[in-house]
Amino acid sequence: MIDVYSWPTPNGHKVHIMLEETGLAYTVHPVDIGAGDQFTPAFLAISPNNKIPAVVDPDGPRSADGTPFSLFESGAILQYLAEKTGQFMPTDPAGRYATLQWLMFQMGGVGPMLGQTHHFRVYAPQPIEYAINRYTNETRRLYGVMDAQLDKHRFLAGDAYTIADIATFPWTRSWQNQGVELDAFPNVKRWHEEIAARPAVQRGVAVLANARKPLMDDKAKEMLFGATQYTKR
Ligand SMILES: N[C@@H](CCC(=O)N[C@@H](CS)C(=O)NCC(=O)O)C(=O)O
Repeated sequence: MIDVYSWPTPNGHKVHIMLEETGLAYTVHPVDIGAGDQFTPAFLAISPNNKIPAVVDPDGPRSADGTPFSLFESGAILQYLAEKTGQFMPTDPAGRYATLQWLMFQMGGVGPMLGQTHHFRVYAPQPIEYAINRYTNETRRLYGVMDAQLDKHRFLAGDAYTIADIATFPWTRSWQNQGVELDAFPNVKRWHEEIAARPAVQRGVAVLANARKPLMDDKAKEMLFGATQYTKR
């Protein structure tokens, strides 16, 4: 049984969707990032970057000292679960590297940039025009890159649904808050609708959905964007 430490955000949903798609047994432990649960010593022991998601797999590889296997960083978790189950990662070298390439594109580009877009459009205490324009333009550019790829292929890494799609889909769910018009990216829209219709995806995005609160209250803002975030640990 895999233990998942998570919250219903795009990075959390990636892992929830992957677990539902693979059929692995798992238990979810909510880490309320608006309440500061990510700073507890127990969570930091498995996720020293104070971010969800993290997993512990008692059946995973053991280190020499016998510590149970844990992982943070959603891209590494998706790769681990793909390799553990032999699912959603092609086994031929070209397909495998295409998948890793688009997974890294999500981890290094789509996630961080769309996260900043959301921050400056929704959470920033005052509107900063330069930041809103910079991140919204970059977000639209990234949607354009995906649209061109999806014009040629059914899925991001080719004709098969992979962890690259699982990583990217949750970020495109909140296109309205990113200043994006999905109709302007018809291939992304077609891809998004196909993935959203998958039963496992629908179960994955429902995980912890009732626990989610808007991260707009003063305590949540302090935890995520204030001094607590920058305290040396
Ligand atoms: N690169 C990390 C990013 C994880 C991340 O940003 N998680 C956010 C929620 S989506 C978080 O836990 N934030 C809490 C905090 O920053 O204190 C991953 O993909 O796992």
